[in-house]
Amino acid sequence: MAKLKILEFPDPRLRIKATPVEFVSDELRTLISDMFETMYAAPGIGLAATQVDVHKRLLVADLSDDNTEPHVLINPEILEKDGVIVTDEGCLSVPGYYEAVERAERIKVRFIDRDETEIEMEAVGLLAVCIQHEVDHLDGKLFVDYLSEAKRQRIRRKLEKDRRQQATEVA
Ligand code: GNR
Ligand code: NI
Repeated sequence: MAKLKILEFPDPRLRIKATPVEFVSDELRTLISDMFETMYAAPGIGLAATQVDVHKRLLVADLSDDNTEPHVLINPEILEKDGVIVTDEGCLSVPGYYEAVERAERIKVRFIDRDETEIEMEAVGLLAVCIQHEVDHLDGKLFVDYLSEAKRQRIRRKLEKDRRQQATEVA
C-alpha cells in the first residue's frame, strides 16, 4: 500500500477530463487500495482518481467514522437528481477552505464496482453530495467553480502563496 500525493488547486492537471475504465486490472485494484489509504490518512470522505493525477473515471468514498463503509465507483453515471441541499463543502485539493455549495439532495447513480459488477444505487444527503463532488473532479471541475470569481481568486492567491512559502521552507 502507498499513500499518494494529492494535487492542489490551481494545478492544471485537476482540469483534465478523465476517460472511462475499460476493465478492472490488478494495477487498477492496487490504485483503489492506495486511494483508500490516501483518503483515510487525509482524512477525507471521498477521493477522485483525478486528484492523484490518474485520469480514469474512478472514485472512492467512505462516510463512516471507522472506515467500515468503503464505496468504489468506476465509470459512475448520475442518472437522476432530485431536490436541493446546501452543504459547506471542503476539498483535499483546496485545503483549508469550506464554502456553501448547492447540489441535488438525492441521486441515482450507476457504476461498476471493483469486481466489475454493475450497480445502481440511490444516495441521499452527504453521500449524494460527495458523489456529485467526486464526479465533478472526473470532469475537471472543482467546488470553487461554483463560487464567485472574487472568492475563487482569493483562494487561488492564498494557496499559491502557501505553496511558495513551503518551497522556501525546505530550501
Ligand atoms: O473530505 C471531503 N469532505 C467533503 C465535505 C463536503 C462535501 C464534499 C466533501 S469531499 C472531500 C474530499 C475531497 O476533496 N474529495 O474530492
Ligand atoms: Ni474534492
